[in-house]
Parts: sequence; structure tokens; C-alpha cells
Amino acid sequence: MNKLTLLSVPFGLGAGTPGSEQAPGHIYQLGLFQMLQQHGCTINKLKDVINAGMPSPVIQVPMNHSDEVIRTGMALARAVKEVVAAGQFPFVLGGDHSLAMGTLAGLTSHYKKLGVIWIDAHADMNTELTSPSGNMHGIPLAVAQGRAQLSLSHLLPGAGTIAPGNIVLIGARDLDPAEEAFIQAEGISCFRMADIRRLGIHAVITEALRMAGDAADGIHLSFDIDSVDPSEAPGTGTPVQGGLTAEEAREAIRLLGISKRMTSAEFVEVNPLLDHRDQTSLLAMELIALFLSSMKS
Ligand code: NNH
Ligand code: MN
Ligand code: MN
Ligand code: MN
Repeated sequence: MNKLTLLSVPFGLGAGTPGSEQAPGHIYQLGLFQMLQQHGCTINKLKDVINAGMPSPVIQVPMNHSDEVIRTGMALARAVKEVVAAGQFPFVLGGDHSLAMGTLAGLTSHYKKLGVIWIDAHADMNTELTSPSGNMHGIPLAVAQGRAQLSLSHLLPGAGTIAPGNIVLIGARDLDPAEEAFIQAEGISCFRMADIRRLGIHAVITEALRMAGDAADGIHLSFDIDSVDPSEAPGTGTPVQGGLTAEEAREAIRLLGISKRMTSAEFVEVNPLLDHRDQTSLLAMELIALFLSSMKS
């Protein structure tokens, strides 16, 4: 595996509930680095990404905290671009899911046909016009497809878009009507919980790698912890019943890691303030260590 750069993004204003900005610091405090060391994983570089010094956005977005979200996205996009240009593997730890816009802006400035595996209870494909909440963590995949007013190139000049055919959703179970309509119209690959129960997580991941990756020059994993059932991951802002078991999440992450096809990843939406005895942070830490160690073995 390429050398690893860990980008922490302590930013949570894209979500409706504060707290996810505390996740990176909290997960480090719980012992992520010790756990990585036990697995023989070396982090080449660790960087905190914050939006200080970023200019005001050139576009006005009528959503909650949009300026802060966009400025954080700008900072992250630059950081991700640098990491990829240096031939390293960018691993982004959030923070809320709005930061995926920054990650994807950085990645698409390099990869021209990026595949994306989006493991999430939600599709995150609203636009400024369809968002029921006004929260920007619900729009990153629409922005990445060039369907919103905000585009990845607003965050980073030279950023591209993601083709609908290169996106695979896994774990979806709470889609808004406009998202549902778009997924149907574009034929976006979507493994819902019923599909996962019917096919098993192994077959789903094998298929997802094929669908997202076969016409792509890189594959990004975006893992939202709300994909996991709230009984095992309660510490997140928008829990939805009927999710992945922690065991299914482990298996999914391990299979993606050992496939050796992933070229970047992000873990988002852990909210330590909503957690029960650090259950969710500890699970996230375990999944991150599992992912990074299975990639190298
Ligand atoms: N779809 C809803 C919205 O647009 C909820 C999105 N919330 C998430 N996504 N946590 O992962 O606001
Ligand atoms: Mn999400
Ligand atoms: Mn979600
Ligand atoms: Mn979420």
C-alpha cells in the first residue's frame, strides 16, 4: 500500500446536531494510534485540516452554515490533492459528511473517472432545492455529480464530477422523495438493507467493487457510521433503525481493504456527545484500524 496520510477534520457544522467536530480528537484519545501500531500500520503524516485562511466562497448557498462548510471543503480539497499528488493514500477522519465535498473535489482533480462506494443509511443526494433539513451533510453526492448549484469546482479549481454509473450506495434505508426519484431515473446502484440481508454482505461488496471500480481509475470509500444500526452505533446525529450489524460493517470494511482496490477513504459522522459509553467511537476506531491493516496485508 502507498504511504498513508491521515487528515483529521474537526468540523461538524454541516450536520443538524453539534458534536461530530469532536470525533477525531476523541478517537485519538481512545487510542487509535496505539491500535494502529499493534496492527503494524504506520501513518506517514498526520494533519489537522481547518478552514482558517480560506477566502469567502464565490457562491452563495442558501443552507445552514454554508460558508463554513464550503471553506472547510476548500481547505480539505487542497490537502487531499497534495496527498494524492505525493503518491500517498489519503484517509480523512471527520467530522460530518459535508466534508466529503472537499475530499471528492481533491480526488477528482486527480482521478478522471473516480468510483465511489458510499456506505450510509442515507443517499446524501439532495440539492439546495430538495433538502428537507437545510443541512449540508445531506447534499455531497448531488454536488459531486454536478447536479446542485454548488459544484466541486467551486471548492477547488480543476475538480471534476462523479458519473452516476460509478456510484454505489450500501445500507440505504432513509431516502427523501427527490433522492429516490433521482436514483430511479439515473439507475444508480443501491444496495438497501433488504438486499444486504438477501445477498449477504460478502456478495454485496464484491458486486460494489465491480460496479464502482470497473470503469474507474480509483475507488473512494465514504463510510458514514449511521450505516450501522443504532443498537451498536448510537453516537451519531441521525440514527436510523434497521442498519448494518457491527459484524457486517467489519466484514464490509475488511473485504474492501483486502481487495487492494481502494485509493482513498473517509470515516464520518461519529458524534461523541450522543454516544453511550464511547460505544460508537470505539467501533469507529476498530473499523479504521481494520481497514488500514487489511489494506497492507
Ligand atoms: N436526507 C436528510 C437530509 O438531507 C438527512 C441526511 N443526514 C445524514 N446523512 N446524516 O448521512 O438532511
Ligand atoms: Mn452521510
Ligand atoms: Mn447517513
Ligand atoms: Mn450521516
